[in-house]
Amino acid sequence: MMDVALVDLKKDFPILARPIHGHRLVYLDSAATTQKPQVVIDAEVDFYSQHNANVLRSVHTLAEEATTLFQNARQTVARFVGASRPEEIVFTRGTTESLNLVARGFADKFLKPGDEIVVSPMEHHSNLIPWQQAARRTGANLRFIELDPVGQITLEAARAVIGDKTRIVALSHVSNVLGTVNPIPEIAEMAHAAGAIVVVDGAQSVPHQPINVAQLGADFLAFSGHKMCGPTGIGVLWGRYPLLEESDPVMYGGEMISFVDRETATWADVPEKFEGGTPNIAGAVGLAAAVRYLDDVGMERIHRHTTNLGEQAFDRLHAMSGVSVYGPQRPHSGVLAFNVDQVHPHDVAQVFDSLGVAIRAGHHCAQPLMQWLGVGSTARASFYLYNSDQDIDVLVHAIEETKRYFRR
Ligand code: C6P
Repeated sequence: MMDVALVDLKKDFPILARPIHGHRLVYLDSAATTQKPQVVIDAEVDFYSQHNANVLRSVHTLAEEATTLFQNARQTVARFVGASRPEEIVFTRGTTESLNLVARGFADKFLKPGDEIVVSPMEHHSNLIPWQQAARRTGANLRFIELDPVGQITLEAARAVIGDKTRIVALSHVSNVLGTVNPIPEIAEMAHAAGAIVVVDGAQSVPHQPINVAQLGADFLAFSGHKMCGPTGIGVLWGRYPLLEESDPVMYGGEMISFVDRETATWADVPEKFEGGTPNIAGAVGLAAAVRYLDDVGMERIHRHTTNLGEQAFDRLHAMSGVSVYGPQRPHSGVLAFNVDQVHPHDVAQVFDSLGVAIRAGHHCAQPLMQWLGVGSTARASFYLYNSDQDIDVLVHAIEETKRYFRR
């Protein structure tokens, strides 16, 4: 059943009151970026209007306030994912930067020719290209866990690839196209038994379900603030502290050093050694406000709600003629890729927009997955806490309208 109380949350998001082409905005593009509640917007305004200064540098009042807010944000995020200490949270620009940091800072240092990096064909380019490049730089090989016919990773398929040459297993927790939920804890156990470390792309899971990094079995976890009601330009790399300590910095400059002379430099402690330059302070403060907002609503509730919407939408679209839906029927996250027969996904998205419905169309930065599906692109609807059953009705109506329009 839909959580009726959650639908009231729409009023927390000012943009959702904005009509589009004379229609109520039905925002079904949260996998690309979520809308922001007023409390997050207010937190950024408050930071810039009351506390703005650089962090970790000056000793004046504003600098101390800004530093406290920034470090409190780190603690808030650490609690949210169950990190064992706040220093395990590295602020980055987003999932992409976090994954590149692991590939450069950890993989480049430890991989040797012949070592294996295991990924899957469903990865977002951000969790594929950094590993392709790390493999090139180090002489390691990239291996793929093949998907089952509906786009899932089975443990048998994982077992067929993970072995004694595996050093890194890098997988998305939830696919941004198929809505597949991957069995990370079981795969992590397998990877650890083989002596490998596990890098989890949590871009589509951390916003949607309670996450505890210890239970997940990850060694590194990457996610983005903007996909969880937070600002753009702020994201997180969580890493097990000893692994972060062993990793090299990849961005050199201010505030990431311990001592510098003309020829050499030594590094600051974790996490500062990874945060060279002035960080996105207001972004971190906004992200902390987003985390508090999500916690107030309740991550279990959000998970039930978006899963329910994704699965309902899957069933409704699956039952429609002339519509293909992709990914497993159950379990299915709140992301749903589909195509309307004989209509290009960009045209689908255009008709939807004329009706006030925002979806994404394209390859979703997952071209190897499009090749696996045998399509060039898809349309995609994605749900979050502010969506309702009514929005699924609008989605179905918009598909009917699209079919009618192109039949003419
Ligand atoms: N996916 C989508 O519409 P950034 O852009 O760094 O915040 O996140 C990258 C990323 C990494 N992994 C997964 C699984 C993702 O879904 C994304 C972002 C958006 O699907 C934009 S391409």
